[in-house]
Amino acid sequence: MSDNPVSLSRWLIEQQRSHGHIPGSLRLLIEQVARACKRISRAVNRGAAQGILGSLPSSNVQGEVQKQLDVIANDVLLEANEWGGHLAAIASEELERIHPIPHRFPRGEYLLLYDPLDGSSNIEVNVTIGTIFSVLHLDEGVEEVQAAHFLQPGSRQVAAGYCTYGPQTTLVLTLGHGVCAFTLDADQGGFVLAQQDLRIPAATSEFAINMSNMRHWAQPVRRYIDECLAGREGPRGKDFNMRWVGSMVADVHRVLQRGGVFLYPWDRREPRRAGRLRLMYEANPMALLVEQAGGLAIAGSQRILDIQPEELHQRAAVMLGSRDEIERLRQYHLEAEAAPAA
Ligand code: AHM
Ligand code: MG
Repeated sequence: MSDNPVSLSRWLIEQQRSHGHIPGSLRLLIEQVARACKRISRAVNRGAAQGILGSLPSSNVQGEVQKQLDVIANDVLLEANEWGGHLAAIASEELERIHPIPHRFPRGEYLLLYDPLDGSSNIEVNVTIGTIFSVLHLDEGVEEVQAAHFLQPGSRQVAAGYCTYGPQTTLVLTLGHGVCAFTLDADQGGFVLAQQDLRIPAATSEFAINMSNMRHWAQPVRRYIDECLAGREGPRGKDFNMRWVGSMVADVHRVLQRGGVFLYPWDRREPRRAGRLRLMYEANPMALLVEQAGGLAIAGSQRILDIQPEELHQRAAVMLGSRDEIERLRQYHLEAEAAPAA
């Protein structure tokens, strides 16, 4: 790290000045989100010491067990973002309904969505977890914000990012003009620029998928993974390696750093559900980051960013990462769709 690192604030101001990429209110919103992530990072670090590990008797809107840190992270993000004057409403994976900005605060033009603590099953085992966020613009002329105003395709996100709480606390951000990474530097007391213009290599030989679900997958995913597993002797003619952290933030971070693919596909266990992950809080922001870094993100034959959401908490199949591999997977889905039904 240089002696004179570029802080997140300075980087954002320079983006605003030199490229006119971001309006002032969006810049301040991102700073607010980063400040909340810093507080969550501290809570995660002190977890056991503060006695805030473990589950709560409650479950969230998804019917999943809530961890104490899920609730703390959600409250920190809500509290940090509602008074700033940049937002019209907030939606969280942990909240059933949207949270319009209370009338006592000024109302802004943006909508913020987040998964406050992704990978929460990894909290107790001290493995990397994180916050994922997405920013949309509220359509002009809206008096009262409703959930329907959030239902915009991912291609309309004006910003997206995540923060990993692991050996380092890293904020990865896109404003739609490439992807940058910032590290939380205790000496500086804030995030400093660590990597500019992240690029995902087009070719890879590494995949991430929960293999225990193999028997439930659809044929195109099964075909892709079978071919990877066949290695050098198989149709791909090379050996593949597998990694699976079990926190999407950590698995996608690895893909952004060194390539690879991350797959959480549709499976037969709940055929009416598109997948395990949520479109608005997980799939869309990660898809924007990956595509801004030169990769691809699909739900099958369709690009994730093109999906028209129908409800706030809807699920999506997620397949993202190195372009050549995801293009191949998309091809396998197209071929399966074109094949006559058995
Ligand atoms: P969460 O947001 O409730 O933590 O759930 C999402 C997580 C992802 O981070 C991860 O990829 C996936 O769930 C793992 O789920 P499973 O262990 O069921 O395969
Ligand atoms: Mg999650």
